[in-house]
Amino acid sequence: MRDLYNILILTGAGISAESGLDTFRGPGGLWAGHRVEDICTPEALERNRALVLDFYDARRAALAQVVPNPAHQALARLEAEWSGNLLIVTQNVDDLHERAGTRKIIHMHGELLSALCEACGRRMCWHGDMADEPPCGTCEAEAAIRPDIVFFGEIPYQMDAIERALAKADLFVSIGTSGAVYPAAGFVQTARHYGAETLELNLEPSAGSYYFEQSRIGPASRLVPEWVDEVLSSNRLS
Ligand code: BV8
Repeated sequence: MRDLYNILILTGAGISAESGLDTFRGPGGLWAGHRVEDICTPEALERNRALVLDFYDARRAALAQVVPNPAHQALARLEAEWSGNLLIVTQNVDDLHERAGTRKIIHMHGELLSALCEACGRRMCWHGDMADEPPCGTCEAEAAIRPDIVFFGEIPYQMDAIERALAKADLFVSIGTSGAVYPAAGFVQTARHYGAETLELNLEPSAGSYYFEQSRIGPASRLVPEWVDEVLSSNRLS
């Protein structure tokens, strides 16, 4: 077992499932109601703007009804108590990590509580609805505000910072993700390539389980606090 200093954690919809937020591919998952390409692509926004804005307004409203769970809280505790480097890269667009106290986080697929003006490129905090098409508060462009979300076919955010973190990770941990969407699904192989240990915490084996040295199967609300206790009580900090 090598010494640990740099820990990189990738999270997906599964870490927020026990807070009451739908996952994507579970039974009745988010996409069950819609075809991905009908709502989560630039073409869909072009073709049926109202449907896409309604979809994200509904998710933003649902987010206001839920709270972080023990998995989010345990990771916030790890950030506070781990004297090495810790970075969370999340595919989730919810703010439950931050509400649990996490500060070192990259939302590689965007955030529900952020809006982007397609006319002037400004980003702004957003809590209400978008479907009533308010003009941009900066450039006053009409019908230019869109969810600050990375749609399929668009480039994920902060990929340079993510690749730098992958290259120096001593331990790569994946929590609550099916490993179905790239480039996130390829991170485990990149981390291994640079010599990191790899651990998966998931309710069921994921599409990428094969690449992990260790996979623990169970609910995040149990697995994550257990693992955090282990790391903080281990004297593996280099
Ligand atoms: C890009 C925002 C170029 C919207 C999202 C290579 C091969 C094949 C295809 C591609 C490829 N490269 C690119 C593609 C195309 C595409 C892609 O991957 N398509 C897939 C469908 C095959 N990728 C892209 O278009 C990406 N862009 O590649 O640009 C590029 C790349 C690199 C550098 C430069 C340029 C952009 C993709 C982003 C799309 N936007 N989200 C929104 O959220 O509404 S993706 C969205 O779906 C999520 O963000 C997340 O990423 C994904 C959902 O996956 P999960 O989070 O894993 O959720 P899921 O429901 O699938 O699984 C939940 C898991 O949790 C399950 O395993 C379950 O067992 C577990 N679980 C459930 N409950 C619990 C639990 N675990 C523990 N405890 C529990 N209680």
